[in-house]
Amino acid sequence: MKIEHLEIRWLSIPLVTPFRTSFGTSHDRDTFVVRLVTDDGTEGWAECGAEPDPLYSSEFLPAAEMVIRDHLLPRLLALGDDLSATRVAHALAPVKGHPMAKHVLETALLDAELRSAGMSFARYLGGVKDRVPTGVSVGIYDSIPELLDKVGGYLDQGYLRIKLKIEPGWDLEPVRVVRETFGDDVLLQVDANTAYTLADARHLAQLDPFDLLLMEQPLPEDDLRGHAELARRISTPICLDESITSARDAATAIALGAAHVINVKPARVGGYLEARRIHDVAHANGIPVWCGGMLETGIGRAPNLALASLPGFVLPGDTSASDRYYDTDLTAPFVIEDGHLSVPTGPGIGVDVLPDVLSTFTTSVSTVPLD
Ligand code: NPQ
Ligand code: MG
Repeated sequence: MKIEHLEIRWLSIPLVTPFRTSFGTSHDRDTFVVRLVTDDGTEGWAECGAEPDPLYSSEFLPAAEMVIRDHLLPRLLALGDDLSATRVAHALAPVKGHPMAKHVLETALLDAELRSAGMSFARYLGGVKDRVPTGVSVGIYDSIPELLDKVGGYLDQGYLRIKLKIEPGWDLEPVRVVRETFGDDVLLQVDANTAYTLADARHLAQLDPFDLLLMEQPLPEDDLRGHAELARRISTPICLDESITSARDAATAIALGAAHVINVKPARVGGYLEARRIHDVAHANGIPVWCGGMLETGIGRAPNLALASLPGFVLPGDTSASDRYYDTDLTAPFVIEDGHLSVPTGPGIGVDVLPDVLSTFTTSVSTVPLD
């Protein structure tokens, strides 16, 4: 396979409600999507998981575009006819880091290959379910009544699991009130996006009585030892997100006792093939995983649902319905039915991009020269 054409489309899509986390507030989803065309005329699409600023991780959108143009794409083109999605990671390994930039290229190539072969992402990856239970990530709000209003609305829509974003000053009280208001049966978890330190262990232990499913990434991403120590001091299971960028990281974290659960985000780990390896390592160790998200549009959400259909994805993920984030999605909307989303079955990512919606939200398009 050869890449005949590659374009990078920058998008800015308004969010239905601002999304606040411990590292900032987003009003729009700004990202780029890659559209490539191969030598047999097949299109491949993928969405970049990075954000405009390096706050969730060190990656950010302008850097992702630059590393794709100057460092990643030339290495793929150098493979000539030998290029295939399964060879991308090896060819790009000399370039350190930049998993989100690598992810978008590998995913677009995999989409093109699978469309050409008439096979869905789910079938290719080893999915075993035709629908997956869905959870929702709930941002930080200015007041408890606003939070309760939002959580109540999501539960009414059928979401099967609530994840509350927390930070110092917004943790014990919101969790307590949500638990008391909506009852013990609600699957409830928290995500700190690295906002605490091990010195907060006694404070975080005060969440123990609320029977949370897990506490996601309380400590900095490079603090595996801290997470292992925290795991000994609190009873809520520890889940890692930012800390895990590879199957090797996953193996290390599991061996150290730093992760009882893993949030698998394909963008964060460099693509779906590494994401599947993390699933495999976790599954072999009896560690549950779930599929996280970066506020993907339908272009990124579709393959995430395929990944979430693998057997080790035993917890509801952040793969919410389109209207959790967007009034108008770039693809036919994903709709929650009985708390679940359907796994796409069509070739490749299994969804088609709506050209009118795409152009409405496109801020610029650049074609990458391929010689
Ligand atoms: C997480 N995602 O699990 C992330 C982090 C995150 C769904 O909670 C703009 C784009 C803002 C991507 C904020 C969810 C974001 C973003 C937070 C990702 O940690
Ligand atoms: Mg997270």
